[in-house]
Amino acid sequence: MNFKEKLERIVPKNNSLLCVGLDIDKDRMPKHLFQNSKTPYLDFNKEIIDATKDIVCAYKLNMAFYEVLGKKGIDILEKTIEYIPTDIVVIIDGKRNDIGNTARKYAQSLFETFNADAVTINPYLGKDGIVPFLEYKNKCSFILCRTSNPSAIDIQDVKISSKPLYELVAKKIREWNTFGNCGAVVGATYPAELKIIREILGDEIPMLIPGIGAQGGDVEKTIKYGTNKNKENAIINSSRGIIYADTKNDFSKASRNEAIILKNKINKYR
Ligand code: OMP
Repeated sequence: MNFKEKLERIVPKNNSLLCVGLDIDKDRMPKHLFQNSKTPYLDFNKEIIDATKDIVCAYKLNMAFYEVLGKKGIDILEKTIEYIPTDIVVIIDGKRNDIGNTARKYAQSLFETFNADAVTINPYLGKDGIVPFLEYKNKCSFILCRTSNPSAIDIQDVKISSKPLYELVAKKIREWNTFGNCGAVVGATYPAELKIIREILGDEIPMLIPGIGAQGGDVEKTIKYGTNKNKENAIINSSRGIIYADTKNDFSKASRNEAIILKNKINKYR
């Protein structure tokens, strides 16, 4: 099933735009897992998935949290992806890109080796770095447009012909969307920019919107400005705010509760 069909089925099935970010971090994870299990990271992810799979539309795995563990991390990434129910969207967040020849290998790695439905990529190298990802027509490539961090302004607000760079990137995303498989990453922490970018993108291009929860993004404005006219086509990510809701034995119960609260809050504004 292609990315678009998968998203269009899972959103009504789970009545959810919520994406849970599986950003595994030993410093934040329950200590008992490391005392009692030989596979603490995988056990953690499996418990979180079991506790939230009826509440989410997607899971996002940020490569940094897996790569830092070396070859063991790659194994955990693969096994976690295998464990995610096939009707839920899998996003691998690596913010990759390079010259075309290398980008082709990144695209093959993320979409074929690791079987992602969607990825995050960087637009800085321009079209020939983007095209190898877009050749995977049944997948989705979320292109960084306006990131959620405070220093996003350093480069993304620089004016090009009197318009901020993120507007130019949004226009490029529209232009590059000839196969209908581009998306945009826009941080929930910048609602005014989110509104402008949704206006440029139109209704068809999906947005991946991180920055809710630990980074303090506003849910109401995110839904108002980030969704399309049907109040859909936005995937709202929270990682730490959900998966580290508690560190006790029943941590996954706390994650489930947080996920339900956030899902309901999102739906209240749809
Ligand atoms: P929390 O702040 O813990 O919810 O995590 C946010 C996740 O989204 C992390 O994996 C970030 O790397 C990622 N992210 C952002 O926080 N801001 C962005 O602008 C883009 C991303 C992303 O591409 O997912």
